[in-house]
Amino acid sequence: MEVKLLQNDEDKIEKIVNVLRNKNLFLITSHINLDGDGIGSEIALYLALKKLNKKVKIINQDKIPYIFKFLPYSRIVEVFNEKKKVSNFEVAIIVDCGNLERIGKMKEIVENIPFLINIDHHLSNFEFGDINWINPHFSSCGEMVYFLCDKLGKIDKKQAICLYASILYDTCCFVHHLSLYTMDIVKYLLINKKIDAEKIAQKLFFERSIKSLNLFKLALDTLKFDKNKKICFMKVPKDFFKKVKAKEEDTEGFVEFLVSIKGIEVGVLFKERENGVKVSMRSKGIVDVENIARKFGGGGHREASGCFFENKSIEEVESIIKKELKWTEY
Ligand SMILES: [Mn+2]
Repeated sequence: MEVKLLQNDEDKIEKIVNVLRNKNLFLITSHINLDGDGIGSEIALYLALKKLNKKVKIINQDKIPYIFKFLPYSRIVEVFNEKKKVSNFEVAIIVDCGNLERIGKMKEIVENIPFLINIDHHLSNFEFGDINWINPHFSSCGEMVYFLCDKLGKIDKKQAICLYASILYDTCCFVHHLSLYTMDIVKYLLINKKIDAEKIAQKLFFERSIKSLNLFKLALDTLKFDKNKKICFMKVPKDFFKKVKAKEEDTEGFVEFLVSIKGIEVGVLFKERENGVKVSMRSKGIVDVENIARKFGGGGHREASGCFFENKSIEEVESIIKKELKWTEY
């Protein structure tokens, strides 16, 4: 596909391609609570490197959530193991992470790798790599990895599925944050690679476990609105998870539901973990939720972002976030 990228992107791709061609032992990783963009980008890159006969491993702190298991090669993706600390990687490629804390325990492995490549599209990025290819204009890392794979060789159907899944996931079905390139890439993947777009959308967005539904039923009872009915809050405390034997992956889609309510501008979901509370926020665009997440060490995009509060209760976190959103009461 013929697309003109900005010079800076071209330069970064060239630098990365050089390293990928010249080194042999690669680790690919992404953030904790893996998402569709992270995992799709990882596998597409893995396949590109495999075609160059490189030794590659994908290892993440967390397991792949069940909704991404349909992706080709998802079985080769490994989970961090304290006892099996793999070494001797020459290069680590980190996708979809604004800072190195985002990879969680994988930091223990990555810290010993001499060369880091940081590929990301988040607004705030700490440029922790030896090469940092950061451009928040891309819809997803999948889009960036598409250009990278395209430079490395011919994109095959398996890669196409992963890349399409990345883009579809991060744009929330082509709703948010499309780039100038998104539709050209999508057209190319659909027509030239003949991927099954319906199946991918089904798996990512329209198929949920019974556990997830049961959890949602409980969470619905916690629904609260601000006085102007512009902001909507939902809570998933630890005992809900326990009650229906669900995991955090079963909350996929909850926060999107909040902003699907007519008149709601911002949706906030509080998920209680063992060691604190994860906040996920979605905005229809007027409120910049990235700004709020960043204040508390998180990040993301204007319309979708998150942050984590260690050792705090849901109630404490709720009041902190409500204070942050106070000014939006118009
Ligand atoms: Mn992303």
